[in-house]
Amino acid sequence: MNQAVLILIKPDGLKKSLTGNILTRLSETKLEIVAAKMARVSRELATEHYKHLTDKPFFDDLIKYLRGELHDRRKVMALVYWGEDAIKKCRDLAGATNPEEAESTSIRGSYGRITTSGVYENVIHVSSNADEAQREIQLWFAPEEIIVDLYPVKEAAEIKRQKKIWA
Ligand code: DAT
Ligand code: MG
Repeated sequence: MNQAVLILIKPDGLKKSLTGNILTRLSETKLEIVAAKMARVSRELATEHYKHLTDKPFFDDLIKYLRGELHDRRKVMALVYWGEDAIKKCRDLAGATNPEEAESTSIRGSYGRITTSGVYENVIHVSSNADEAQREIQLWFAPEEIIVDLYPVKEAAEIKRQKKIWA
């Protein structure tokens, strides 16, 4: 079954210059990249992304981590991969949530760490199921940023606003 999955290369992955390595590992899946961008992560976006973890003791650190406050890299790389069994293939390559428990050849096993203050710096986010993937992709991307039609859309009038164009 064809599926879409949201991948984030987190600020530690960017700071450690792992973008190329991670994309190379993900290319083993033969999945198609249908969206990609660098994104600044507002507090609202980070909180909404991790809303299932709001009551965890590590939540505040997790938000700081995703926003790049721990790595002086205020951005993430966001991608949507699409194809057969995309979620399982990407989660298998990513490895376990806890980088110390992740298989050593997985992305998190190779590059992740737990900090002394207990933050799981696991370099990559991968959606955990199809419902979460849809929620997350719709949170991070607008329909026109994705080159295939993944989910239903509707027409909406754009309120006239100032925008930057090339000078
Ligand atoms: P995953 O990212 O594998 O889907 P998750 O959704 O359960 O895992 O958790 C989201 C992130 O929260 C995870 O990538 C790292 C952090 N996290 C999860 N459990 C943690 C814990 N026990 N201590 C510290 N950070 C944790
Ligand atoms: Mg998750």
